[in-house]
Amino acid sequence: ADHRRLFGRVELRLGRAEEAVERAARPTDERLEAYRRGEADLGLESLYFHYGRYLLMASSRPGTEAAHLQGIWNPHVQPPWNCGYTTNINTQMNYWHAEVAGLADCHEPLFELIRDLSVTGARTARIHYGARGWVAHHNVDVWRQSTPSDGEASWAFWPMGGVWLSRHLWEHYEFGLDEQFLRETAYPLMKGAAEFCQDWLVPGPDGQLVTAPSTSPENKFLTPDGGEPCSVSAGSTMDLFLIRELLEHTIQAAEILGVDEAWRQELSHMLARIAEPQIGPDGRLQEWSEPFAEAEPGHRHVSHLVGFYPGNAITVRQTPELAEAVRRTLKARIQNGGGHTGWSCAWLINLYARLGDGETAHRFVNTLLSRSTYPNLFDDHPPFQIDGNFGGAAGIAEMLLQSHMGGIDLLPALPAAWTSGQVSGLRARGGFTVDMTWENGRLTSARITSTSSSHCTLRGLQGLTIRLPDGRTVQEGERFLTEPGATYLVG
Ligand code: FUC
Repeated sequence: ADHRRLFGRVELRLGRAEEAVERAARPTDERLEAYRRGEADLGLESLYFHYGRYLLMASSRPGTEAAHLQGIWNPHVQPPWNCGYTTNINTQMNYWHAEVAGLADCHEPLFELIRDLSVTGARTARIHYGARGWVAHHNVDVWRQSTPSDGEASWAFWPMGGVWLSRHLWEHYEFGLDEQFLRETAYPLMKGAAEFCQDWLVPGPDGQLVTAPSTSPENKFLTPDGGEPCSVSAGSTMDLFLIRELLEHTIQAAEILGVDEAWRQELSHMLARIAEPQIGPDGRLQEWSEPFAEAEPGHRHVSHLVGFYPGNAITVRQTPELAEAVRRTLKARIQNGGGHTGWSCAWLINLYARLGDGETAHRFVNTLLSRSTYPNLFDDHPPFQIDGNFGGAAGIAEMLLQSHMGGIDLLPALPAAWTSGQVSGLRARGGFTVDMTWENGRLTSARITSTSSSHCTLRGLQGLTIRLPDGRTVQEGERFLTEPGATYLVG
């Protein structure tokens, strides 16, 4: 009953029902082998999504530790990367599907971890940086290590862990609109992370605010003079995106809560001075503040694309030029071997879904399953690392539903292979739950259920219209007010 309460919230069927039933009769490892040999199996792809939900339900519940690198399935005494929380992509990816895939309660352990880090991280901010607020670096553990780990600057020096983790607090609010959570949990933690940023940002040569020293997690460029691999510069693009978003979200939260008016103004003035991410001479989004030559053009992290997914500073609709730079960046990374770890491939699914490129997103679903998945469907980094399962589930959801561009986009990246299907229970920002059916690649029906009195704008209706409870119809892109508990039918 406990399991079904969570698992039953979302249904997903890709392809025809009878085919899914017939395939489900075969052992999973044999299905995976056949899939690897090129046999289509839409049921296996939807099973992978369900598995990603199942694994989070089993490894991250209110009162438990957050899901670490192996979820809870670490078989080693000395596990890879210490079975820790690596906060420069892995821990965040573990929770990318929590809100959209109806498991917001499974997000709770991450909020507890963030709350603990705001304590240990306040000491680190003070001792290491003489800064207010709290800070965390890229390796966190059950004792809430918040200091830099040992080793090279390229991974050890990364004071953005708390900034990126704080994004999850805001996402939880955006999906569920729980103002008490915002007031009591999210805002105080976001405020502390923002205060650290206020003290960490410094004026660069042109007076714009940057972070210094700064790295783009684990990646290196070649020094302009000697062509030496180097990781430390000023104002990496990821830093700028993460800090901008945190300050924007913190300002919005303070406005909603009606607090800290003067401090809000301070943040706004600071925000206006933060350096902007650059498009390089080759049309790609620069990973660093300068168009440095890359030491590893196919690096597994695509940290500078964090503003495109999971962030929304760049979107195909609102900033098409930057979105084109994202597309070019991805093309070059992949051509040079990028996406080669499980989690790195999963990130690509989400990024291509955001580009509206369902075919390429589906290609990487296929790659994740056929190249980076063990017979028991655990993700293969290598070795086993669970974030690919979670990032892959998030990517499949992102191909079906998006809500990061100020409205709800239905089937924004539906691949030709997913000709027909049905999904129910996915969630959209603004407190909405979305059910959809589609046939021959076209939406055939949708039900949008509102849990609050928020406005809704729907896109991707493919000529269908929305019927309001009072009988009026609303068109694609037209904003309408919703009532808590009301359902809006598209047909
Ligand atoms: C980061 C990644 C590695 C691995 C580790 C747990 O360092 O770059 O690929 O996933 O975290």
